[in-house]
Amino acid sequence: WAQDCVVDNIQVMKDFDRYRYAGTWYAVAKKDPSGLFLLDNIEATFKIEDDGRMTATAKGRVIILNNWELCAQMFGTFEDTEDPAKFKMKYWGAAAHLQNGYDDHWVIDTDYDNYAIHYSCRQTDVDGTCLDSYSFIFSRHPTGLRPEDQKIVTQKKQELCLLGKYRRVAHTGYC
Ligand code: ODT
Repeated sequence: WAQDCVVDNIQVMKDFDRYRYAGTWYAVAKKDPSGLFLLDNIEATFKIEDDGRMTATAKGRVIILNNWELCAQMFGTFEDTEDPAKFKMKYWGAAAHLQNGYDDHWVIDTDYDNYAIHYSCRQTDVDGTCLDSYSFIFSRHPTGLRPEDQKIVTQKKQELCLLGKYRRVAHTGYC
């Protein structure tokens, strides 16, 4: 397929299996949206409820009210769509002043056991490309991605038109 940067043309994970995706993921890299929120020490734990719906908790270091640093505890519920790898995520914080919202949550690729690539476009341009996106590269291992997963992750970053736009996410034990 052509890498045209049109959001509707982005390929997502085929035959996505939420049960294999469940459990804890450590963010190792992040492309920030405008008005960035989660800074580092970010991890997310996905759960499949008895009725089959996906939920998640996440934590990460944030700075709110200009200079108040804390470990944000976040919650999310996921609405299914016609594509099993594309969700709508409603999210909110455990405390006041934390962000809440309603974002796309797309799983671009995962091997379930080592890496996962997430993508969300908050605003599309008139030409169908994304004006404000964020994306997480997740690892099952807090130490980072295995060398053999780097190549595929780089390829997918390119397909998302986000190559070079990620920063490394540190895990220092803050959260
Ligand atoms: O950090 C940012 O700049 C934008 C991201 C804010 C969304 C945080 C929502 C967390 C909700 C609960 C957990 C969900 C797991 C999500 C995994 C990846 C995308 C946030």
